[in-house]
Amino acid sequence: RNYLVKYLGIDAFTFYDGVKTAKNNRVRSEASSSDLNKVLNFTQKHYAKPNSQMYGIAKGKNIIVIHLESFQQFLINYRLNGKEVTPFLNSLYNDKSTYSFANFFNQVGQGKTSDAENMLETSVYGLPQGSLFSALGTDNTFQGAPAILSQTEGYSSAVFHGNKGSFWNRNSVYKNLGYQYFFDSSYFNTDSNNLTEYGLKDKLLFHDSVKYLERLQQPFYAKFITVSNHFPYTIDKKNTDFKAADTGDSSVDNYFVTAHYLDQSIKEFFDYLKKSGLYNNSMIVLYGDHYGISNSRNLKLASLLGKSSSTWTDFDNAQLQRVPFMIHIPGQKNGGIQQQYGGEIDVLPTLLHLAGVDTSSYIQFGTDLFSKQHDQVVAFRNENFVTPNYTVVDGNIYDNKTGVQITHPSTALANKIKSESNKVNTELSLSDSLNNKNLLRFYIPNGFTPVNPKNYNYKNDFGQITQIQKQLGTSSTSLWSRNGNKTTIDDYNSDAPELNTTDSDKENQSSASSSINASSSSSASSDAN
Ligand code: GP9
Ligand code: MN
Repeated sequence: RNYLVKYLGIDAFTFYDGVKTAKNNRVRSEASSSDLNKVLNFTQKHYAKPNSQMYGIAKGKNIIVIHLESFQQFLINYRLNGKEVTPFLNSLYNDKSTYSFANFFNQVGQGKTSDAENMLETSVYGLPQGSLFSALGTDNTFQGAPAILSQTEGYSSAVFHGNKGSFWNRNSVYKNLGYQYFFDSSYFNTDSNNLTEYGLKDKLLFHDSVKYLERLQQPFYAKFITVSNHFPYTIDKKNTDFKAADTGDSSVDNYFVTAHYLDQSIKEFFDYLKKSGLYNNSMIVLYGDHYGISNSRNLKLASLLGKSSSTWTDFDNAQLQRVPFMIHIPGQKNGGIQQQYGGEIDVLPTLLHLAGVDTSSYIQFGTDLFSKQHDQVVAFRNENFVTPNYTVVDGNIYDNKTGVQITHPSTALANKIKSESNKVNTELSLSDSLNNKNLLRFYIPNGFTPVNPKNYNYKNDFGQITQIQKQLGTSSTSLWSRNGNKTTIDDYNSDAPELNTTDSDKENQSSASSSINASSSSSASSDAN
């Protein structure tokens, strides 16, 4: 809501909110079991069986999800002035232990980051307007990744994000998703020196999270939401020596610089994972949430992609909605670049199957990317869509191979596109009905216990995780316990200058009591969003 107020202004927001509430109440009270049956019929018919070669290959491993803010696929393996922009992510992308997806698309609407998070963790679409997290996230019933993994495989769960917990209404929604812990900006040192416009700098987010991460019971499901690579892509001089592009549009030019910084921060984190030993016991998932360069700015970007702004089309805009999706499983040797088409909606069933969790009784709109029955029609929130051969924008069909519009399709092609388009529309409208009518409150998947948000309180996460450690004693599985009840922070090497400038209180920060103090006293991040 804060976010909408910022963008719409308070008057427009009050109106919008009032209309929404009235509409929600009416729609909800009219919800019936036949609405739910329509959704169930679709998702059950659409269900894709796991691939037996892949099912359970990451069973019992920690799952670390890294949200690459505004990161588009074209950055992968891209060279600017002969220099790799993201050398570390490129090395991961090309690694045989990584299942890297070359044709994976973001599917967000106006809810941007929050829509991506929602799709990834529930396999249900966002709303056609606004953010699902903000509009319905407090009241709706969710059957999300943290709850499923906790109930089926005993995972603990946490989110690390260096912005206020209220941004995108996360502090309510995460409880409904079953997240046990949410380390928002109140848990970090948010000296202004440590912040960019959208919160804690990425190198600091990863470094400063370790004192919490190492205390989580394993296996854990942990999500890191980065922010440094966020529009308008500003970065302190002391944080980079990477040379910007020179298209004349400063946000396009600096996009490469902040992406480079994000890449370095992930390398530092991976180095820590390896040194501390977490690495071998984890599956690390990385994804880009949505575009960083908007359609109107793509005209400036065109020349850097070897294209011309004068021949740029809707087809090019749609193709640029690719974002990275990489699943890195140390020890696997059969990874490599996957060509199947898919999107954010497909992540949850894919990951659950890798973790050895049966998804057949859940309501999920996506399908496992590794399944032989995986559906390769990728729906955008505005009903446009992409398939392996065609791209459809506002009813116009483009040939993916040539980028040329097919103005006179054969009857067979026209029929094929029509039926795909019907499927896209049906799927989106069923998802809307599920969300608007809060239908999941009427449905309990086999073996699932509905989440009670009251079970979670994010005020004293550090106290809670240390308490659990204490109670478990020698059976605690946290890294800290396994490390002889000692911190692993010394395994972390970062070149972030802020860590040296704040050295005086660095010692305090890594000790338990002062981080609690910092968390309860700090509202210092008020300028973060
Ligand atoms: C803020 C961050 C940004 O917490 O996740 O969200 P976005 O503006 O990208 O939707
Ligand atoms: Mn985002």
